Amino acid sequence: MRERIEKLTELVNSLKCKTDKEVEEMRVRLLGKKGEITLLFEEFRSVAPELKREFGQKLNLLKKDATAKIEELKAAAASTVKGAASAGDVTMPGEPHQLGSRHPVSIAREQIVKIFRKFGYDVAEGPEVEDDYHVFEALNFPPNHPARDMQDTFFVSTGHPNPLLLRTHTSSVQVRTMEKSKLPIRVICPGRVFRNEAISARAHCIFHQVEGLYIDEGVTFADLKQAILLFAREMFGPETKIRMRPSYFPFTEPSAEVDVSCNICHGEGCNICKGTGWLEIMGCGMVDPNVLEASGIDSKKYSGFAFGMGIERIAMLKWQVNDLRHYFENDLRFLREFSTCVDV
Ligand code: 2U9
Repeated sequence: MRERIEKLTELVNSLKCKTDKEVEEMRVRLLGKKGEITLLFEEFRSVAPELKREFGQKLNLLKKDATAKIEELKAAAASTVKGAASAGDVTMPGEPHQLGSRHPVSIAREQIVKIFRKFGYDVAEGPEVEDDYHVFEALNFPPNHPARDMQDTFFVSTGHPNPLLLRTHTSSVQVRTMEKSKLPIRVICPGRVFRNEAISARAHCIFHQVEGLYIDEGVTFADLKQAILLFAREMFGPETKIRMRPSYFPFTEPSAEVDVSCNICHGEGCNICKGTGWLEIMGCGMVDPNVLEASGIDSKKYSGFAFGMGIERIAMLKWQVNDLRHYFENDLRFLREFSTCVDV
């Protein structure tokens, strides 16, 4: 009996089974009703009393090891089967990745930047989390202006004189440019801005702007008008006309809204321009002397113009996008409509 126990112990220690079926067969062979270990237990009854202690211990240990080994092999075989099933047929061709395409807001931004680079403008970027000074104070916003209210601006920190906030326009980048650059300055600032607005077809709490600033000796409103006319012709076609309507911004004086002639109906009147023949594209004006002085520029010697436009709106007008929310949905069918618009 000693010999048979030893042989079976060796067998149990070196057991290897790949499939569920093999494990079950081995279980029956060792531990089944007529299994080799089960039979040894039957024979144990007739073992001489002086050997009972030794054989009893060895047999119990063998049964315990065999049971544990069978359980272990059963679990291993089950996980191999599960793994193979979840991998599916690995010889099948893969699912192709859906390729996206350039986003219309990116295309419009690149076109705007390209046009102003051609006019000699540098491009500047700055932080999206800004301080109150660079977004409002340096830009001549009065202390009680509604933009300084929680209703309109996302504040990151409050309770001190220069709180942090998400910039509501990229004008803060121009302020930083004025603080550190030599004159003359000719710069455009594209970037993301944040306003506390309810999301709808015409408004979103996140959008993109390009703002521009030109400061030198003797810059006039006529220069502003010419720069915007040239931009509009490059962006919307050589026949495009512009008109300016008086407006108000804290940072420019005088200020104006700019319209371009509708490139759908060419002034006849259509749904897009609501029958007026004109589409509003941007705001602009002569930089307020207070703004120049706040950044250490002598307003008696220097003057400048500035303008700002929403990129989503420019793209909407150029490609007749009728709902701002399309821009944020990443629907490939929408994105692919712009795959042919990639260059000016
Ligand atoms: C400095 C001085 C002046 C930037 C300007 C506008 C007019 C303007 C709006 C257009 C649509 C913002 O995206 S929008 O809601 N912008 O109308 N922005 S002038 O004026 C500046 C900027 C910086 C130092």
